[in-house]
Amino acid sequence: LALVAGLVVPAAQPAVAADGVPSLARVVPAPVSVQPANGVTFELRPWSVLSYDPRLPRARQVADGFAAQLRPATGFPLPVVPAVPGLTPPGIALQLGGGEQLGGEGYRLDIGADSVRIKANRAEGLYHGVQTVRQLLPAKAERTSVQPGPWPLPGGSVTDYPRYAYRSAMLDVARHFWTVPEVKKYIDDIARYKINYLHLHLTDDQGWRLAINGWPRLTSVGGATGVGGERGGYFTQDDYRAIVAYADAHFMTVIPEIEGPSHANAARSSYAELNCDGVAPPVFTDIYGSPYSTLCLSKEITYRFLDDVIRQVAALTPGPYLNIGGDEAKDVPKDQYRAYVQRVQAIVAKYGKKLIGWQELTGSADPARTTAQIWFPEEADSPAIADASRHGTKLIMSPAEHAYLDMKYDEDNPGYPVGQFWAGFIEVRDAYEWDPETVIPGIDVKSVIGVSAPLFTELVFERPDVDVLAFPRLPAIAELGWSPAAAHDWNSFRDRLAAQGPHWDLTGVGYYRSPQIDWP
Ligand code: TNX
Repeated sequence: LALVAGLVVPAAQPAVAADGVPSLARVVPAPVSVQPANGVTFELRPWSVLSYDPRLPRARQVADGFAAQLRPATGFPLPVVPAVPGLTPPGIALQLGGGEQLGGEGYRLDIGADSVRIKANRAEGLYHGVQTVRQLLPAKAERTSVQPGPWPLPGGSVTDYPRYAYRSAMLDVARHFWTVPEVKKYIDDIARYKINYLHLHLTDDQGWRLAINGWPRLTSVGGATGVGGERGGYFTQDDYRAIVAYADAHFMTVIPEIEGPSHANAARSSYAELNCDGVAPPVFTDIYGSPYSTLCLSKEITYRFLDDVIRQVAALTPGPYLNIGGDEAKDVPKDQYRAYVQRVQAIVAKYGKKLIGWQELTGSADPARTTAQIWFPEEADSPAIADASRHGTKLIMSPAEHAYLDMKYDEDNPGYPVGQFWAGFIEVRDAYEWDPETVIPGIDVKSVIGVSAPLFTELVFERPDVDVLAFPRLPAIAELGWSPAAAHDWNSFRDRLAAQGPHWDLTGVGYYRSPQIDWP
C-alpha cells in the first residue's frame, strides 16, 4: 500500500478480493483513506434495520431514501428506526460524529461483521457515505425486482471528505430543452459521484427556458424552439421549484444561469424593446450563425428587464449563487461591458445572491464578490485572473479541453453527429488527467473552490446522448473535485470506473464503453 501523508491510498489495492467481495477501495471518487479489514464481511439480512440519529437534521430522510433504494432488489423490509443511545441494531446505522476533519460533507464508514456505521457531522456527509456503500454493494441491488442474495459488503473503514467544496455539473437546457423528468434522472445519476451543485444554463440565443411573470413572450416566443428548430419547451416556476426540491433531496444546490449581455437572442426575439433598433430578430435555430447576440446596453428597459428576471429567479432559488453568464460578448466595447457587469452585479447583490460568471467577467466585476468559471484557459486573461484571485475572486475550473462533456470522445467516428470538437477530442483519460490548480498560471491556489463538468447541448439531440457524453467522463471530473490530489492515479481510476459499468447497465445509464476501460 502506498502511504502518502499518513493516509492509506487505495491505488494499490486490487478491485476484487479473492472471495468475490469487492475491495473496499472500489469507489469513485476515490476516498481519502481506506483501511480494509481482511476476512471481515458484512451481509445485509432479512432482519437488517436502518437506524439514524434523530439529533441530526435530515438523517431520517437519508435513511428513508437508502431503505427505499434497497427494498425492491433485496425484498427485505429494512425498517427505518431512530437510534437508541448505546445500542447499534444489526444493519446500517447513520450516526452523528466522526470528528472535525470530516467537515460538513465528509463521513466515516465502518463496516464490521454485524453492522455498517456511517458517521458524519451533517446529513450531507451521511448521504455521501450512502453513495459509497451503494457502489460497494452488488450491482444487482439496483434492480427493481427481488433478486437472490447474498448482499455482502467488504469489512473495514473509510474516512472521506472532499478536496473542494464546489463540485458541479452544468446542463444546457437552452439549446436543447430537457424536461423535468429528464433533468431529475440526470440528478439521480450524478449524485452518486458526490456532485453537489447543479448549474442550469437556462437562457441562450436558441432558447429561454424559465417562465418569468410579466414577460410571457420569453417562453411563448423565446422558448418555442431550439437548435435545428427542434422541440422547444420551458419550465414553469413550479417546474423549477420541483427541480430545486429534487436536487435538494440529493443534497445538490441549483445554480440558475441567466445569460447576458450576449448569448441573449431568445430574449431579444421575444421583446422588440430589448433591441437598440426596436426590432425583434427571429430566434436562432442554428449554432454558428451569429453567436454573439447582445442586449441593447444603452436602454434602461434592459436593466428593468434584468431586475425583474433576477428578482424572480433569486426568489425561486434557495442556493447562494446566481450565474449571469458574461461570456463571448465580443462585440461589446470593454467599458460598456464593465458597466453592464457592475450594474448586473448590483442587482444580484440586491436580491441576496452571490455572483458567478464565466471567465470573461474577471476584472470587470468586483473581485471581492465574484466567482469566475474558467472555461477556455488559452483565451483567458491569466494575469487579470491571477490578480483577481489574490483579491478575493473565487475560481471554478472547467477547462473545455478536459471538462467539456459536449466534446466528442475521439475522431474515429466522423458520421456520429453528437458532440463538438472545437476544444479537442476528449477520451476518458483526457477528462481525468489535469489539475485544477495549474489551469491558470499565477493564481492563489486557495481561490480554487472546485470544478465543473459542463454539458452544452447544441449537438446533443436526445436524452440518450446526454448519458453517452456524461458517462464515464463526469465521474472523472467528480473525482478531481472530491478526491485528494495524492490519490490521483489513472490506473486506479480505470479499475474503479470499470466497476461502475454494471451499475449503469441496471439504472438505465447508456454510457460510452470507452476502449480505455476494461469493462466487466
Ligand atoms: C462555448 S462555454 C460557449 C458555449 C457553447 C460551448 C460549446 C461558454 C462560456 N461559451 O456557449 O455552448 O462553447 O462547447
